[in-house]
Amino acid sequence: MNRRASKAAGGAAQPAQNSTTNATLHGVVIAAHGRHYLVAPDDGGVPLQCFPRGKKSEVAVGDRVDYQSTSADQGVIVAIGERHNLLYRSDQYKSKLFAANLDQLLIVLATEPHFSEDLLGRALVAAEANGLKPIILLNKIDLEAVLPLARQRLERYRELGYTVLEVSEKKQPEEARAILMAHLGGHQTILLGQSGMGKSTLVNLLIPDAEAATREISTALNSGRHTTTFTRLYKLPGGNDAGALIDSPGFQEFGLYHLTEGTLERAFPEFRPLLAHCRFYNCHHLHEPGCAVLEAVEDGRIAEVRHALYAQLVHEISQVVR
Ligand SMILES: Nc1nc2c(ncn2[C@@H]2O[C@H](COP(=O)(O)OP(=O)(O)OP(=O)(O)O)[C@@H](O)[C@H]2O)c(=O)[nH]1
Ligand SMILES: [Mg+2]
Ligand SMILES: [Zn+2]
Repeated sequence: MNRRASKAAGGAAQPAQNSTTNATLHGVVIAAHGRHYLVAPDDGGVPLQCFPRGKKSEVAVGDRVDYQSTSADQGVIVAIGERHNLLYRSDQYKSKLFAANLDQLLIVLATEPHFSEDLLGRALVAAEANGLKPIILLNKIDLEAVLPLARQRLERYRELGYTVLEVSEKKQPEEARAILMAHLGGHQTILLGQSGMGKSTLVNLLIPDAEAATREISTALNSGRHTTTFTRLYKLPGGNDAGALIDSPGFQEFGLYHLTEGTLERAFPEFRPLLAHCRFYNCHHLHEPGCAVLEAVEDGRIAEVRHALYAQLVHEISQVVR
């Protein structure tokens, strides 16, 4: 607007202040708290607290945005870039958007405390259904007494074709960093894990100054609440293409409630080759005669716990208040 106005007036006299306040900048949303968003500029500069333009616009951590600064410490988001995908944290009643543009899910498990196989199964389904590549990480392999059991519990998932990495973040940090960077470098990865598995240790291992960055976010968003309650994005070192880690504290389940039965059956890789062989084209794989999935459960090609999880999820999506 000012540019056109100054051009009409002959060009050269545009006040310097307008050129700084109205320049459109590009960045990525690295934290969100209510309608406050922290945007990290692509040029590596200091993150700026921004508000979306318009009352209802929703922005997610990981969104690429165009923004303009409105004062020294505030800005406005003027456009959201095209999203590759969008994740929701959902329960029976509502789903809330929380992260965008991800491509991998890192499921952090440990030899100790005992991890929940139910949560692991749900995380894998959610990843499959949302088009994310799941990676299973077994941490704390230095705890030798409990390692064999943890490995044995993960064998099923290796057989299904999932990537299972093993590290000791604490006792062999250099090896752990190398293994993790080989899989996380260049990707947008969201972390998921029960308490005590080693998510924070992992972030601190891979992100220089993660703790300082967290304090900065807390100050910038000025929430007065403990920072571990909001989703945040950490850029991996090495520039804008190095990838990022997204940590969403307390995040254990997502996107399962708005799935359809059709999406659900295909989220079990061991079901997929059988789906065309059920007697009924609309088979639910629960009680139907001539069901190829049930036959495979019967003769042990499909594990009972996996089918039980499927049946449980079919039940849960049927309970959703739409
Ligand atoms: N023995 C052993 N302990 C580890 C290892 N990695 C992390 N720990 C310890 O496990 C405990 C939990 O690690 P955190 O990184 O805080 O776990 P978290 O997943 O962030 O847990 P929440 O923040 O509660 O969700 C800490 O006491 C760590 O020091 C490891 O490789 N070996
Ligand atoms: Mg933690
Ligand atoms: Zn069937």
